[in-house]
Amino acid sequence: MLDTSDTHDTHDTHDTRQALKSQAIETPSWAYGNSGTRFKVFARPGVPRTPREKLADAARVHEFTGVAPSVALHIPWDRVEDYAALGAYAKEQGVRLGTVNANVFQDDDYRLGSVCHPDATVRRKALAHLLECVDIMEATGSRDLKLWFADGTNYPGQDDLRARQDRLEEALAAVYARLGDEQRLVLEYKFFEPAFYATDVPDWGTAYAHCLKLGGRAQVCVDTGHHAPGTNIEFIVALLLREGKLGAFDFNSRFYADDDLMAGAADPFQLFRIMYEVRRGGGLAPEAGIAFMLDQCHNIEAKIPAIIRSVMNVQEATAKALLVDANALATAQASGDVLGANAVLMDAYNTDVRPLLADVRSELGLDPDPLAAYRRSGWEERTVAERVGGTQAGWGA
Ligand code: PSV
Ligand code: MN
Repeated sequence: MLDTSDTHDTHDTHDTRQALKSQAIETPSWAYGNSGTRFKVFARPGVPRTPREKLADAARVHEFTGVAPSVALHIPWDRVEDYAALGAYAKEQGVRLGTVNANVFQDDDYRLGSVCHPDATVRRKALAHLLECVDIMEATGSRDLKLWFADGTNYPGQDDLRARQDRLEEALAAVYARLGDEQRLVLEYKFFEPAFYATDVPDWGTAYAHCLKLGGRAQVCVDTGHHAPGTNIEFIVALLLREGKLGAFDFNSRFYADDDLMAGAADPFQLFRIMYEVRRGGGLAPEAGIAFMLDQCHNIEAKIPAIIRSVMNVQEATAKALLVDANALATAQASGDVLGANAVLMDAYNTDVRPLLADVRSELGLDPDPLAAYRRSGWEERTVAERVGGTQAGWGA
């Protein structure tokens, strides 16, 4: 059990500011490309055409927020000949390569699944891709391999639910065995889509059971958009942290299903509650090793400002979580003061933390208003003018 829980009072301004300054939010390469729904992918002028251009865009997010130093890759969308050179380019731009995301959901072979597919040939192909991703991690210096499986079934009886778990276990064990001592596997769950009847890793419990069997370097990834409506995600976060099995977040927000909207847009209060449990469980400490990532798509809005906005939303939720008066909360809880305890949380949530964050940015030598600074930089106009021709990055690209 991870014992880094934070019950002491950190609403003190110095600690809060330090925590906000050292926060790191990873942005996803795919969020810089075009995306859409199954009805339409809208192209946008200036969108990156190559992994390097995605990194250049991500570097602007870091330049103006100061807290987005790494970029998650998705293979094969970001496949290149020379990953060391890609890493060197990222460094020149002021960012670094982060989590490697595997992709075993886009080939025709995967119609009935990938590592859970009934045909061993397809399973072998999927496993080979996962192992290729571990090789890429060597070249990129990435710590984490993020696995999300679209595997599942659409109809009762279509396949043997239990046998599919056996196949999953076998593949995960093979990947785990290939990891280096400093590398981790983070297993992401999602309750439905694209499978509609049964998903092979549908929930935190399934992910947790597999990770527990694998060992300490297997951790659960909580994608905030991957839960049924009404799910108490902060409870899941508290529990996984308590068990030392919370490895990563994919932040985004949802109104209906896996909407992939900007983090903190649909329900900022939920994001605050999650970040409070992260703080309560010691998850903000670097030694907790939690990867705070965004996983979202920008279908109708400009991508870079939307990502900056998401980063700011996560910062605001974190600042509010840090402002919770832990001593007052503990006292109210211990005395059964239901309304008092709730008021302590709400006081923090209802605090306008924007002036605090503006100050923190100024102390870091940044513009207090990242969105205005980005707009003034002329990056958008420049990329629209320069990125002409070629194929824009987008789903499947
Ligand atoms: C699946 O919905 C997911 O959340 C996984 O993290 C994927 O890797 C990502 O979206 C991008 O498609
Ligand atoms: Mn995700």
